[in-house]
Amino acid sequence: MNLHLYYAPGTCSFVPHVSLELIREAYGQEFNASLINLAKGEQMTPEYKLINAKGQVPVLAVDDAKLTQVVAIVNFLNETFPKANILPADPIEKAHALSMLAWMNNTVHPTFTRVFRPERFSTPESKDAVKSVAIEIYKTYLNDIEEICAKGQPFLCGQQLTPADIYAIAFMRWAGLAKIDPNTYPNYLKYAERLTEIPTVKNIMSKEGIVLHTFK
Ligand SMILES: N[C@@H](CCC(=O)N[C@@H](CS)C(=O)NCC(=O)O)C(=O)O
Repeated sequence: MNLHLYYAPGTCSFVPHVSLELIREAYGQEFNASLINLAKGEQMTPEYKLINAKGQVPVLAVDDAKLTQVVAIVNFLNETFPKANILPADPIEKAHALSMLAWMNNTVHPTFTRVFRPERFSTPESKDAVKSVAIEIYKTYLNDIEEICAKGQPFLCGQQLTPADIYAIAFMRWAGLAKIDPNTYPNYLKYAERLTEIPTVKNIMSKEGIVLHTFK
């Protein structure tokens, strides 16, 4: 099987990128990865639009099929490579993990998109307001994650690393870029620091050239 990920460093494509690395470790199944430079607008080029008409990463090309959306990609990888333990095997635990991942993808992430690209959701006059309201809402979601981390379980969904944990690293990085002080969320910060020490996670962070601490 030929697997090829289209990704941009530190974005949501970090989630399937780590899943692919888990698969490589568990199965020896290699994957290729192409960096799409979002700042340069490479996602909007006619060439990339042939890969994903929506102009977004991630895309996972599986032989001739092009898969999009983090939740669908992760689910595909989990079903195809069960021994990589991307999602829990128990159906209820798996549903909880997918539920957490879906909330991150359909609620937390789009809120941050309004912080990062407010012009897409506003008139020139309302741009600053859209951004500052989104920052406040985003902080409430960081708080939700902080509360889960305060329970002291090893991972967000319990005993097993799941894609939601990887998304949580991305959210903490994005928070710092938006000048939200990570020390406001001490349990979340400690948990995220611990996650970045997991060799698989560390490998992909280094490959993407990203660090957890972005707050200045
Ligand atoms: N729900 C989508 C979100 C994809 C998304 O928002 N990707 C961002 C990076 S995190 C992107 O490609 N942005 C480029 C742009 O909007 O121009 C998914 O799960 O794939």
